[in-house]
Amino acid sequence: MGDSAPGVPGLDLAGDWVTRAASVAVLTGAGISAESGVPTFRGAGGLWRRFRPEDLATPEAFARDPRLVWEWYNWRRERMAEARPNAAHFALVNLEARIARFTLITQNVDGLHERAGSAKILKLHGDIWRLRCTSCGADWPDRRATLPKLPPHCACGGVVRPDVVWFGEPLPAGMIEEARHAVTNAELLLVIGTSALVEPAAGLIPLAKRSGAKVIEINTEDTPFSGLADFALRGPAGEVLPQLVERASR
Ligand code: BJW
Ligand code: ZN
Repeated sequence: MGDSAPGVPGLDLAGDWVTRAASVAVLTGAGISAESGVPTFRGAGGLWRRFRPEDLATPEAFARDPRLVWEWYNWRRERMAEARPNAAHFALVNLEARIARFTLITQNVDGLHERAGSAKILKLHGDIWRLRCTSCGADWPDRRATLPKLPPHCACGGVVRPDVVWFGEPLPAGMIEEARHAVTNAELLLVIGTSALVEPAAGLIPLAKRSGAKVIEINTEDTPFSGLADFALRGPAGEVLPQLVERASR
């Protein structure tokens, strides 16, 4: 155990835990992409400050006004297309290479973990770069920053939606079970940049704790699970996470 790093108390001890862990699960949220320029949902500058989720991120909203919902997704796709993975995304790629059993679970739809080079990712809330037909169920990748004609239509004539998970919708088949399996078997759970307010993703944190994992939270602010975490490292993920992984590499 070394001294705490200046500015981030607990970093050295947390680094020791990462070094010793043979199995690590990571849960990420919008905060990990904030330093890449992708807006978060809640908090200062969050998307929900300007838009009501029930107006935009529900199947009812899409059925009511697919064009309005698509305008919002088009705007977000433009922002995400310009974004680049940041030091936190890359730190997770390094960590994956060194941990025998490693599972990256993300609530993000922005694709920045893949672009950084993470290999195995459980995308709990889908992928903004995939489209799905509401009629025939076909789905396919579409990486254009802006879709020209809104809402897009499928060859079958059906209205096409982003392949993401809205409120009230189930997560992709088998995904939460796989995530629960990973956190139940992990010695360490890193929780990075999520407000931990949305279920069932948030439930992974107390589940890991009950199953005996150490929990390290990295966030600029407190969350409902900060008290449950063994370490709550306060600061931007793009600064804190590379330092943590660097300590674990010594
Ligand atoms: C930084 C930082 C920096 C900033 N560094 N940190 C149990 C109880 C009550 C309600 C429910 C329940 N179970 C289910 C529900 C309902 C609902 C729910 O959870 N509601 C709550 C709001 C109460 N859940 C659902 O409906 C889910 N479905 C479901 O449960 O289905 C059951 C079912 C089964 C069978 C049939 C039918 C149904 C689905 C939830 C889907 C969530 N979808 C969204 C949109 C995705 C698509 C899109 O992107 O457009 O997912 S909502 C939005 O929230 C998005 C996110 O993935 C998700 C979580 O947000 P996240 O990532 O935590 O971001 P923020 O903005 O909240 O937080 C950012 C954090 O970063 C903050 O803490 C900052 O401090 C921090 N930060 N900068 C580090 N630089
Ligand atoms: Zn179709």
